[in-house]
Amino acid sequence: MKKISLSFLALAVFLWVGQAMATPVVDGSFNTTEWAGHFTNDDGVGSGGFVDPGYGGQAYDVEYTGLYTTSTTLYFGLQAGYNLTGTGMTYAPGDFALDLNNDGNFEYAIDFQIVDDDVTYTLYDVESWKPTAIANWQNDFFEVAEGTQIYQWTETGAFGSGYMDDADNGYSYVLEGSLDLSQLGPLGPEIAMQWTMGCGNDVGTVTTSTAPVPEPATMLLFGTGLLGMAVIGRKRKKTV
Ligand SMILES: [Ca+2]
Ligand SMILES: [Ca+2]
Ligand SMILES: [Ca+2]
Ligand SMILES: [Ca+2]
Repeated sequence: MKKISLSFLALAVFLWVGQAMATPVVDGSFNTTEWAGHFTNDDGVGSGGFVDPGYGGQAYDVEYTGLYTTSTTLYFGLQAGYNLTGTGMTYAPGDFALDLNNDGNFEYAIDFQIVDDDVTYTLYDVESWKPTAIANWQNDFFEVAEGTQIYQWTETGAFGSGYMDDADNGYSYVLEGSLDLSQLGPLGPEIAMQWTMGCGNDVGTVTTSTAPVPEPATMLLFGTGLLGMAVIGRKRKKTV
């Protein structure tokens, strides 16, 4: 029994440390396991092609938005039925809108250029936003109108497309990215992200807590300490 409980503890510590270290993988595939606890599921097309707030069907469905921070990095992700390359679409794809303290004021925009599977992201400190085009579905945070470009980086394999995890069995497109937090201003306890396209047919929003995550090394040390205590406890019991 004691052996079993000790190995169970070891396994628990291992899984716990493993989970603390897991971060989304920027590979153009939005896996709900890698984003677990840090994504919004907005996948679904209603009758007449309603995707909320507008109509457009799978081709305009925003499916998943993901947002996750470690102590050094912000991860963001998007899966949509909308063709994120913009090819053949009447309305252009929007920028990722970032709200560093989830107060409804989006301070940063991340624009993207897709070449094959690679994505070049450009970060803007935003002065003003351009809204979406259609009055009925107007959204104030479509893309940067005025702002300062502060950082640009390229991620290999960050774009993907195909028949992915999708409630409507449609074709989907994915963007994933990671941004060094040193490029941004200070984060509040909760941050938010929004994404939409030029017409505003559908909108994806996601929030995530930025509560400081203990360093993996600290967790490992703490876990090892727990194990050590359990071993000592076992030895003591034996000698009594
Ligand atoms: Ca991924
Ligand atoms: Ca949707
Ligand atoms: Ca804000
Ligand atoms: Ca869908």
